Amino acid sequence: MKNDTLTLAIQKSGRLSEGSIKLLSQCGIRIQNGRNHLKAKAIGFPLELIFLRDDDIPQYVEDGVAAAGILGLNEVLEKNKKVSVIHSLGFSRCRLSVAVPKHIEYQGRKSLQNKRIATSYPALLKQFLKKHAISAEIHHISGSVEVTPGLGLADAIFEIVSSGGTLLGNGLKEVETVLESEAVMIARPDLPPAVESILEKLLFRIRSVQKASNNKYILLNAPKEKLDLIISLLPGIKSPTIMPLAMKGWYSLHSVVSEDDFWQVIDNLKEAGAEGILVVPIEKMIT
Ligand code: PRT
Ligand code: ZN
Repeated sequence: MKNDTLTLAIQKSGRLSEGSIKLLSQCGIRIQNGRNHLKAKAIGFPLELIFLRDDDIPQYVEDGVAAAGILGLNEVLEKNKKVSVIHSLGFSRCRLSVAVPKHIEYQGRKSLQNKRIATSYPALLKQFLKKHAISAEIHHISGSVEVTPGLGLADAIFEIVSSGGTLLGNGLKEVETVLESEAVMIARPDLPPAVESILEKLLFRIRSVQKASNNKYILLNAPKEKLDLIISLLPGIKSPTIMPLAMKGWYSLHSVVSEDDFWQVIDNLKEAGAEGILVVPIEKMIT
């Protein structure tokens, strides 16, 4: 492992690739040569990318070929290598669930007793069955798990669900959600200090990008007599910026509102007498 560069493993092609590259680009990191190569150097940041199948990333990170990696939490837990999950990245969200044919009357986990369950996540399924003292047959299949009940090869499946469309299309219904997953950053636990510090810089940029996308910048006008009430409704980072307008007795207020309670705050502001409300996206948020 080089000391002056962070080697980051990301998925070569698949559901995580675009999100990983987009996140790096939002962090101001561009890639020199394309994904057709095994490796690529970043421009303007001491980073080297290795493009791999997501299944291989935990092993490469454990072995130190890469210092860190981006992949789904589901895959990290399935592979169970000596790596640490250091940050949740908020994309490629999905869940790992148990599903059964929709005509089955599911009566809780006991319905899985002595059944055949097909999965591409045998280790996580084994853990789930053990935790709930269920004895069942695990069929390890690497793809198209959803077709197995229809073919009579399994009674239930344990698989990734996102929109639920694939389950529906195969006459299945989701009966247990076992794990909520999203893309995460993993790293070797014992990185050399120089590499650790590059990783920290990258995480700082990632957090700034995430904070920005969870917040909106809001500008509004208010008459002097409504200022106190309106200020009390604006959460802001510290306190809102207040500037007098050319029109006497009127002020412009600027603040930051979280995406979560955004509409509620807007409704309250309108009711309190705010006018000319403008909402703009924030590109980066350094706090
Ligand atoms: O080639 P490589 O091994 O690198 O890729 P892969 O084929 O193993 O993985 P890929 O690219 O399919 O998925 C990578 C990761 O994306 C997974 O490990 C999850 O963390 C995440 N992810 C998010 C998903 C989905 N959404 C998803 N919908 N992974 C798989 N699916 C599949 C799922 O297996 C099922 O067949 O999509 C189907 C269900 O989707 P819905 O929308 O119909 O419910
Ligand atoms: Zn894979």
